[in-house]
Amino acid sequence: MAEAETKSIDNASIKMIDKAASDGVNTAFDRAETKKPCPIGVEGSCCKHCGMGPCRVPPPKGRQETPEEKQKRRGVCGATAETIAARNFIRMIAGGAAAHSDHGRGVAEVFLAVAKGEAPGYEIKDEQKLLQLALDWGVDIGDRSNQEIAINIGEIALAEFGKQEGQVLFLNRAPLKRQELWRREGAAPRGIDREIVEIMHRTHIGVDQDYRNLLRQGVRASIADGWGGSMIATELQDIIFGTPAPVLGRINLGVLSRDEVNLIIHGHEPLLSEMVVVAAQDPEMIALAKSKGANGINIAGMCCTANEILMRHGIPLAGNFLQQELAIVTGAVEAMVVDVQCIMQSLTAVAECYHTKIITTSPKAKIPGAIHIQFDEHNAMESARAIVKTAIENFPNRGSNIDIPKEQTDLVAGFSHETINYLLGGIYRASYRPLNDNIINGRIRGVAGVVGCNNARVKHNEAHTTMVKELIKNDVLVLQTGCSAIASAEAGLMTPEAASKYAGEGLASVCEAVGIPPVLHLGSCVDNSRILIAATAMVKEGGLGDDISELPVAGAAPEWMSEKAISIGQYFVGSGVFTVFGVNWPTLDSEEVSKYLFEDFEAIYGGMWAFEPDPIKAAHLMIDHIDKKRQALGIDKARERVLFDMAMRRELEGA
Ligand code: SF4
Ligand code: MSK
Repeated sequence: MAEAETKSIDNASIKMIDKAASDGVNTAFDRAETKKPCPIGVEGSCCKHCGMGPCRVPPPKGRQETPEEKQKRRGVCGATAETIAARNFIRMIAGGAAAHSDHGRGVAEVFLAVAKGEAPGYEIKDEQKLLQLALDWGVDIGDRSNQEIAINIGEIALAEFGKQEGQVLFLNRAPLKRQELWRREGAAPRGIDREIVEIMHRTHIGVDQDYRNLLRQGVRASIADGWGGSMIATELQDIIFGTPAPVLGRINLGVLSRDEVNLIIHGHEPLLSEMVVVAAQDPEMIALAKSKGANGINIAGMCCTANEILMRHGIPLAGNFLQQELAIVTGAVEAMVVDVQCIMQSLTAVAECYHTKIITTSPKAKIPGAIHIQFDEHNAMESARAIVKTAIENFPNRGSNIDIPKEQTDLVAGFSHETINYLLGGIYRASYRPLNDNIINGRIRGVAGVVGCNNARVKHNEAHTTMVKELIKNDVLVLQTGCSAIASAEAGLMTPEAASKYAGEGLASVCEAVGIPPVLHLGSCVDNSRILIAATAMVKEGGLGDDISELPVAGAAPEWMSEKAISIGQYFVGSGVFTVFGVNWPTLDSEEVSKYLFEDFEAIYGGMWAFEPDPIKAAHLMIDHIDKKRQALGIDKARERVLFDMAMRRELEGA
């Protein structure tokens, strides 16, 4: 069994890893010990794209390969290690882009049903955002009703997925220079599904055999994700569920309640979870819970669904990816309802050791051993009530083997692009001007997007929190999403007080003047599109160059594991952002492919990948890149002159 302290930096998780061991429950932490990664597959040199393989083509380790050996190092079909590494890499992008974009498609379908009045319980909550989107997409507003406008928008959004020609509409939100670059490089996606399908075609045996050409298609599909599927998901969710605004929340396993029915909502899509939140507040449901001996109903989130309902409702968040099994190990969870993505199949096996019911809801994602209550947007409240009822009725089955860790931390979440704009500039002059000015004058050195998963191959949450602390100590403002945001929140980095405790003097002075944490929670995995919009807003505000690649910004996913993270990283890079990943890197066995991604990409896209598993070293790669960009902009000297005298503090406070 896992030695708990070596597996996580989080005390609540350490306690539950120990409890799992004494309860005889097998978790991902144990399986990571017994199931070591395949050394050939992990570095990208195994191909199983046809029935003549799998073919393994790793280079010799510990000595220089001769040209003759390299010439012969091929699959049965003749594919080189470069082709195999590039094919594997872009198939990961296809998987990630498909997951985000199918989420976006699901949202678009519900959005259209809402607009047509066919989805009772949902409504248009952010009219301003609806009208803004209508303007962006050239939808006639005139004196048409919101419903008519929304029907047009829903139809256009759905058509984006199957579009065959032209380019994805949201590309026109990017800086003009970036749009031109994408067109010039053949990296402007035509339609979202088309680019994903084309990856599957090109990576079939005997099609595209040039790693550079394969990787270009990878960039195109990833941009279809970030500036297409993910952005559609975020925008339409904001319109029907409300655009997030700062909200106080609580986080970690300690949010589970000893005397209430605990229902955990886990997965990615907020379509059902929004309804579950409403159903759990129904007096009839609360009365039913009381009749079963509970004091009420406690809803808590897990992974990205958690981020969605935290951002909009302040619903407590129980944990991130590697805490999903541990929540059940508390013995206090009546039901865990899941939809799609990042849901461990082992949940049902863990649940068998306690009383927890696992409820699947998507026809796309069923798990043997789970109860299936299918979500139907035309009757969403009925599904939500059935789920809440299942949890309540399970409360009397709770055993005596219960241990809820006391750990829970406060955080402020809800930093949408609109909120950042408003917080920085104020109601009457909402703008990114103060952010740009504070970057130019050097109080803020730059901005980093730190995102992505947990990975059972490395200590839970350690790389996220170490990297983020190092960045803010060096005056880099950090924007976060996904499980990375959850890690920082659990470590107490998402409160305004964290600025004086952890941030450098320049960043702290700005955060204290504005009243924001030094680490901002922007939402779930699809909400990485908010980071693209924020970066574009910085360019458009002026003074920091003409393109995202000129900004003093960087990206990272220090504990990545999912294909979605690779797609996100690739669209950061393809949008001009230097991006560093930790844990392992899936093309290391091909020197050429790795060099192309780590070095040559910069000359093409202005952004490039890096791999560095040490989070402090990775943070300094990001800081060095930020300083390089400051120098190119001619603002490096300003930072050297920053002295925080009283006059500057007064000026900041009056800003
Ligand atoms: Fe081997 Fe080529 Fe088939 Fe891949 S496609 S498994 S390299 S023969
Ligand atoms: S949930 S994709 S583990 S961030 Fe979005 Fe977390 Fe990564 Fe899943």
